[in-house]
Amino acid sequence: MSNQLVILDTEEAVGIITLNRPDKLNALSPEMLAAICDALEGLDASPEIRVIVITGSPRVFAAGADIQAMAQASAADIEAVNTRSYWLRMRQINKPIIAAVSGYAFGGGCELAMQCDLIIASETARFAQPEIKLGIIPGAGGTQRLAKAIGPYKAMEMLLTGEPVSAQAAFDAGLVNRVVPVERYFDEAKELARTIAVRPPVAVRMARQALRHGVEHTLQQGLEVERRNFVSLFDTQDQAEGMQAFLDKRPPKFKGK
Ligand code: CO8
Repeated sequence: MSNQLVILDTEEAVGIITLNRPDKLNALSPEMLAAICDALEGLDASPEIRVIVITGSPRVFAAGADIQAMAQASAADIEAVNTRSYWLRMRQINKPIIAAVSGYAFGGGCELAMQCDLIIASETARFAQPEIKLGIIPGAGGTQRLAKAIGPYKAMEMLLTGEPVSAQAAFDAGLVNRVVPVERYFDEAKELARTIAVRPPVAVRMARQALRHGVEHTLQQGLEVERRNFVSLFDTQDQAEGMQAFLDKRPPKFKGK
Protein backbone atom coordinates (compact mmCIF):
# COMPACT_ATOMS: atom_id res chain seq x y z
CA MET A 1 0.00 0.00 0.00
CA SER A 2 1.38 3.39 -0.99
CA ASN A 3 1.86 5.97 1.74
CA GLN A 4 1.11 8.81 -0.64
CA LEU A 5 -2.00 10.81 0.23
CA VAL A 6 -3.23 10.55 -3.33
CA ILE A 7 -2.40 8.01 -6.00
CA LEU A 8 -2.17 9.23 -9.55
CA ASP A 9 -2.91 7.00 -12.56
CA THR A 10 -3.59 7.59 -16.19
CA GLU A 11 -5.54 5.42 -18.59
CA GLU A 12 -5.09 6.90 -22.06
CA ALA A 13 -6.84 10.31 -21.98
CA VAL A 14 -8.26 9.84 -18.48
CA GLY A 15 -6.37 10.96 -15.38
CA ILE A 16 -7.34 9.23 -12.14
CA ILE A 17 -6.78 10.63 -8.64
CA THR A 18 -7.40 8.15 -5.81
CA LEU A 19 -7.63 9.55 -2.29
CA ASN A 20 -5.44 7.38 -0.11
CA ARG A 21 -5.67 8.07 3.59
CA PRO A 22 -7.71 5.00 4.53
CA ASP A 23 -6.94 4.99 8.27
CA LYS A 24 -8.57 8.44 8.58
CA LEU A 25 -11.31 7.78 6.02
CA ASN A 26 -9.63 10.16 3.56
CA ALA A 27 -10.12 13.11 5.92
CA LEU A 28 -9.18 16.28 4.07
CA SER A 29 -6.26 17.69 6.02
CA PRO A 30 -4.47 20.69 4.48
CA GLU A 31 -1.77 18.26 3.26
CA MET A 32 -4.44 16.12 1.60
CA LEU A 33 -6.01 19.17 -0.06
CA ALA A 34 -2.58 20.28 -1.28
CA ALA A 35 -1.93 16.81 -2.72
CA ILE A 36 -5.30 16.85 -4.51
CA CYS A 37 -4.59 20.31 -5.97
CA ASP A 38 -1.10 19.32 -7.11
CA ALA A 39 -2.48 16.19 -8.79
CA LEU A 40 -5.31 18.11 -10.46
CA GLU A 41 -2.98 20.81 -11.74
CA GLY A 42 -0.54 18.23 -13.08
CA LEU A 43 -3.29 16.47 -15.02
CA ASP A 44 -4.74 19.79 -16.19
CA ALA A 45 -1.36 20.73 -17.65
CA SER A 46 -0.85 17.36 -19.35
CA PRO A 47 -1.77 17.56 -23.05
CA GLU A 48 -2.67 13.84 -23.24
CA ILE A 49 -5.27 14.06 -20.48
CA ARG A 50 -8.78 15.23 -21.35
CA VAL A 51 -10.90 14.20 -18.37
CA ILE A 52 -10.11 13.64 -14.69
CA VAL A 53 -11.73 11.15 -12.31
CA ILE A 54 -11.45 11.59 -8.53
CA THR A 55 -12.29 8.61 -6.36
CA GLY A 56 -11.76 7.11 -2.93
CA SER A 57 -12.33 3.49 -1.94
CA PRO A 58 -15.54 1.46 -1.90
CA ARG A 59 -15.82 2.26 1.85
CA VAL A 60 -15.24 5.99 1.73
CA PHE A 61 -14.93 8.85 -0.73
CA ALA A 62 -13.93 11.34 2.00
CA ALA A 63 -15.26 11.80 5.55
CA GLY A 64 -14.75 15.56 5.51
CA ALA A 65 -12.23 18.01 6.84
CA ASP A 66 -9.80 16.64 9.37
CA ILE A 67 -11.59 17.07 12.71
CA GLN A 68 -8.43 16.32 14.64
CA ALA A 69 -6.63 19.17 12.89
CA MET A 70 -9.50 21.58 13.65
CA ALA A 71 -10.53 20.53 17.16
CA GLN A 72 -8.34 23.04 19.02
CA ALA A 73 -8.33 25.75 16.35
CA SER A 74 -9.43 29.34 16.87
CA ALA A 75 -11.03 31.45 14.13
CA ALA A 76 -7.63 33.06 13.55
CA ASP A 77 -6.01 29.62 13.20
CA ILE A 78 -8.58 28.58 10.60
CA GLU A 79 -7.99 31.79 8.65
CA ALA A 80 -4.24 31.26 8.84
CA VAL A 81 -4.43 27.70 7.47
CA ASN A 82 -6.39 29.19 4.56
CA THR A 83 -7.85 25.99 3.11
CA ARG A 84 -9.92 28.31 0.91
CA SER A 85 -6.89 28.72 -1.34
CA TYR A 86 -7.02 24.98 -2.14
CA TRP A 87 -10.67 25.11 -3.10
CA LEU A 88 -9.96 28.13 -5.30
CA ARG A 89 -7.16 26.20 -7.00
CA MET A 90 -9.58 23.36 -7.71
CA ARG A 91 -11.98 25.84 -9.34
CA GLN A 92 -9.25 26.86 -11.79
CA ILE A 93 -9.01 23.40 -13.37
CA ASN A 94 -10.06 23.56 -17.02
CA LYS A 95 -10.78 19.90 -17.68
CA PRO A 96 -13.98 18.10 -16.69
CA ILE A 97 -13.75 16.31 -13.34
CA ILE A 98 -15.89 13.30 -12.48
CA ALA A 99 -16.31 12.19 -8.86
CA ALA A 100 -16.64 8.41 -8.48
CA VAL A 101 -18.21 8.18 -5.03
CA SER A 102 -18.74 5.13 -2.85
CA GLY A 103 -19.35 5.05 0.88
CA TYR A 104 -19.14 8.26 2.88
CA ALA A 105 -19.04 11.64 1.15
CA PHE A 106 -19.41 13.70 4.30
CA GLY A 107 -18.72 17.37 5.01
CA GLY A 108 -15.73 18.47 2.96
CA GLY A 109 -16.03 15.12 1.14
CA CYS A 110 -19.50 16.05 -0.09
CA GLU A 111 -18.15 19.50 -0.99
CA LEU A 112 -15.27 17.90 -2.90
CA ALA A 113 -17.76 15.82 -4.89
CA MET A 114 -19.77 18.99 -5.60
CA GLN A 115 -16.61 20.72 -6.87
CA CYS A 116 -16.65 18.12 -9.62
CA ASP A 117 -18.68 18.43 -12.80
CA LEU A 118 -20.34 15.03 -12.66
CA ILE A 119 -20.95 12.55 -9.84
CA ILE A 120 -21.21 8.80 -10.29
CA ALA A 121 -22.30 7.07 -7.10
CA SER A 122 -22.29 3.47 -5.94
CA GLU A 123 -25.46 2.21 -4.31
CA THR A 124 -23.62 2.36 -0.98
CA ALA A 125 -22.71 6.05 -1.27
CA ARG A 126 -23.96 8.36 1.47
CA PHE A 127 -23.91 12.15 1.21
CA ALA A 128 -24.04 14.43 4.24
CA GLN A 129 -23.14 17.87 5.52
CA PRO A 130 -22.79 16.83 9.18
CA GLU A 131 -20.90 19.93 10.31
CA ILE A 132 -23.86 21.11 12.40
CA LYS A 133 -23.27 18.14 14.71
CA LEU A 134 -19.78 19.51 15.39
CA GLY A 135 -20.98 23.04 16.12
CA ILE A 136 -19.91 24.47 12.77
CA ILE A 137 -21.31 24.80 9.23
CA PRO A 138 -19.89 23.81 5.83
CA GLY A 139 -17.06 26.07 4.77
CA ALA A 140 -16.21 24.97 1.25
CA GLY A 141 -19.41 25.61 -0.67
CA GLY A 142 -21.77 23.22 1.09
CA THR A 143 -24.42 25.81 1.94
CA GLN A 144 -24.36 27.22 -1.60
CA ARG A 145 -23.68 24.40 -4.06
CA LEU A 146 -25.95 21.95 -2.28
CA ALA A 147 -28.86 24.42 -2.41
CA LYS A 148 -28.21 25.01 -6.12
CA ALA A 149 -27.97 21.27 -6.80
CA ILE A 150 -30.98 19.97 -4.87
CA GLY A 151 -32.98 23.08 -4.02
CA PRO A 152 -33.11 25.10 -0.78
CA TYR A 153 -35.59 22.91 1.11
CA LYS A 154 -33.81 19.59 0.75
CA ALA A 155 -30.47 21.31 1.29
CA MET A 156 -31.75 23.05 4.42
CA GLU A 157 -32.81 19.72 5.90
CA MET A 158 -29.35 18.26 5.25
CA LEU A 159 -27.62 21.33 6.70
CA LEU A 160 -29.76 21.60 9.84
CA THR A 161 -30.03 17.90 10.69
CA GLY A 162 -26.60 16.81 9.49
CA GLU A 163 -28.16 13.47 8.55
CA PRO A 164 -26.92 11.56 5.50
CA VAL A 165 -28.94 10.85 2.37
CA SER A 166 -28.62 7.67 0.34
CA ALA A 167 -27.22 7.51 -3.17
CA GLN A 168 -30.73 6.94 -4.50
CA ALA A 169 -32.11 9.97 -2.61
CA ALA A 170 -29.16 12.05 -3.88
CA PHE A 171 -29.93 10.87 -7.41
CA ASP A 172 -33.65 11.66 -7.04
CA ALA A 173 -32.74 15.14 -5.76
CA GLY A 174 -30.40 15.82 -8.70
CA LEU A 175 -27.05 15.70 -6.90
CA VAL A 176 -25.86 12.56 -8.64
CA ASN A 177 -25.74 11.64 -12.32
CA ARG A 178 -25.99 7.87 -11.97
CA VAL A 179 -26.26 5.25 -9.23
CA VAL A 180 -24.76 1.85 -10.00
CA PRO A 181 -23.80 -1.26 -8.01
CA VAL A 182 -20.64 -0.86 -5.95
CA GLU A 183 -18.75 -3.23 -8.27
CA ARG A 184 -19.40 -0.84 -11.17
CA TYR A 185 -19.11 2.74 -9.96
CA PHE A 186 -15.44 3.23 -10.81
CA ASP A 187 -15.73 1.61 -14.25
CA GLU A 188 -18.90 3.61 -14.90
CA ALA A 189 -17.06 6.85 -14.08
CA LYS A 190 -14.16 5.89 -16.35
CA GLU A 191 -16.55 4.96 -19.15
CA LEU A 192 -18.23 8.35 -18.87
CA ALA A 193 -14.77 9.96 -18.84
CA ARG A 194 -13.81 8.12 -22.04
CA THR A 195 -17.01 9.26 -23.75
CA ILE A 196 -16.24 12.90 -22.93
CA ALA A 197 -12.56 12.43 -23.79
CA VAL A 198 -13.36 11.78 -27.46
CA ARG A 199 -15.43 14.96 -27.78
CA PRO A 200 -13.65 18.06 -29.11
CA PRO A 201 -11.71 19.43 -26.11
CA VAL A 202 -12.11 23.12 -26.87
CA ALA A 203 -15.88 22.75 -27.19
CA VAL A 204 -15.94 20.69 -24.00
CA ARG A 205 -14.10 23.48 -22.21
CA MET A 206 -16.39 26.16 -23.62
CA ALA A 207 -19.58 24.28 -22.71
CA ARG A 208 -18.33 23.64 -19.18
CA GLN A 209 -17.26 27.23 -18.73
CA ALA A 210 -20.60 28.61 -19.96
CA LEU A 211 -22.63 26.29 -17.75
CA ARG A 212 -20.54 27.05 -14.67
CA HIS A 213 -20.66 30.77 -15.32
CA GLY A 214 -24.44 30.70 -15.58
CA VAL A 215 -24.80 28.71 -12.36
CA GLU A 216 -22.64 31.22 -10.50
CA HIS A 217 -23.95 34.43 -12.10
CA THR A 218 -27.18 35.76 -13.55
CA LEU A 219 -28.97 34.13 -16.48
CA GLN A 220 -28.05 37.12 -18.66
CA GLN A 221 -24.35 36.82 -17.80
CA GLY A 222 -24.46 33.09 -18.48
CA LEU A 223 -26.12 33.68 -21.85
CA GLU A 224 -23.43 36.18 -22.77
CA VAL A 225 -20.64 33.70 -22.05
CA GLU A 226 -22.53 31.00 -23.96
CA ARG A 227 -22.88 33.26 -27.01
CA ARG A 228 -19.23 34.37 -26.90
CA ASN A 229 -18.03 30.77 -26.59
CA PHE A 230 -20.44 29.56 -29.29
CA VAL A 231 -19.15 32.13 -31.78
CA SER A 232 -15.48 31.58 -30.92
CA LEU A 233 -15.77 27.85 -31.64
CA PHE A 234 -16.29 28.69 -35.32
CA ASP A 235 -12.61 29.63 -35.38
CA THR A 236 -11.54 26.11 -34.34
CA GLN A 237 -10.34 23.33 -36.62
CA ASP A 238 -12.51 20.91 -34.65
CA GLN A 239 -15.68 22.77 -35.65
CA ALA A 240 -14.73 22.48 -39.33
CA GLU A 241 -13.80 18.83 -38.85
CA GLY A 242 -16.94 17.98 -36.84
CA MET A 243 -19.30 19.45 -39.40
CA GLN A 244 -17.39 18.12 -42.44
CA ALA A 245 -17.28 14.64 -40.89
CA PHE A 246 -21.04 14.77 -40.43
CA LEU A 247 -21.53 15.75 -44.08
CA ASP A 248 -19.05 13.06 -45.21
CA LYS A 249 -20.85 10.49 -43.04
CA ARG A 250 -17.62 9.51 -41.25
CA PRO A 251 -16.45 9.75 -37.63
CA PRO A 252 -14.70 13.05 -36.81
CA LYS A 253 -11.01 13.27 -35.88
CA PHE A 254 -10.71 16.00 -33.29
CA LYS A 255 -7.35 17.60 -32.56
CA GLY A 256 -8.21 19.97 -29.74
CA LYS A 257 -7.51 22.98 -31.93
N1 CO8 B 1 -11.46 13.83 10.48
C1 CO8 B 1 -10.48 13.17 11.12
N2 CO8 B 1 -10.54 11.84 11.36
C2 CO8 B 1 -11.62 11.18 10.91
C3 CO8 B 1 -12.68 11.82 10.24
C4 CO8 B 1 -12.57 13.22 10.01
N3 CO8 B 1 -13.48 13.92 9.35
N4 CO8 B 1 -13.62 10.91 9.94
C5 CO8 B 1 -13.17 9.73 10.40
N5 CO8 B 1 -11.98 9.89 11.01
C6 CO8 B 1 -11.15 8.87 11.64
C7 CO8 B 1 -11.73 8.42 12.99
O1 CO8 B 1 -11.36 9.31 14.01
C8 CO8 B 1 -11.10 7.07 13.11
O2 CO8 B 1 -9.75 7.23 13.50
P1 CO8 B 1 -9.13 6.28 14.66
O3 CO8 B 1 -9.23 4.90 14.10
O4 CO8 B 1 -7.72 6.76 14.78
O5 CO8 B 1 -9.96 6.49 15.87
C9 CO8 B 1 -11.07 6.56 11.67
O6 CO8 B 1 -11.15 7.70 10.85
C10 CO8 B 1 -12.23 5.65 11.35
O7 CO8 B 1 -13.43 6.35 11.64
P2 CO8 B 1 -14.64 5.71 12.50
O8 CO8 B 1 -14.09 4.75 13.48
O9 CO8 B 1 -15.47 6.83 13.02
O10 CO8 B 1 -15.40 4.90 11.36
P3 CO8 B 1 -16.95 4.51 11.33
O11 CO8 B 1 -17.08 3.60 10.17
O12 CO8 B 1 -17.41 4.06 12.67
O13 CO8 B 1 -17.74 5.88 11.03
C11 CO8 B 1 -18.15 7.94 9.85
C12 CO8 B 1 -17.58 6.51 9.78
C13 CO8 B 1 -19.67 7.88 10.06
C14 CO8 B 1 -17.83 8.63 8.53
C15 CO8 B 1 -17.50 8.70 11.04
O14 CO8 B 1 -16.09 8.51 10.97
C16 CO8 B 1 -17.76 10.16 11.05
O15 CO8 B 1 -18.85 10.58 11.42
N6 CO8 B 1 -16.76 10.99 10.68
C17 CO8 B 1 -16.85 12.41 10.75
C18 CO8 B 1 -17.70 12.94 9.63
C19 CO8 B 1 -17.83 14.46 9.75
O16 CO8 B 1 -18.32 14.99 10.72
N7 CO8 B 1 -17.37 15.18 8.71
C20 CO8 B 1 -17.42 16.61 8.68
C21 CO8 B 1 -16.12 17.17 9.13
S1 CO8 B 1 -16.16 18.94 9.25
C22 CO8 B 1 -16.01 19.46 7.67
O17 CO8 B 1 -15.88 18.71 6.74
C23 CO8 B 1 -16.03 20.96 7.50
C24 CO8 B 1 -15.66 21.37 6.08
C25 CO8 B 1 -15.09 22.72 6.12
C26 CO8 B 1 -14.35 23.10 4.86
C27 CO8 B 1 -13.65 22.01 4.15
C28 CO8 B 1 -12.18 21.98 4.40
C29 CO8 B 1 -11.55 20.70 3.94
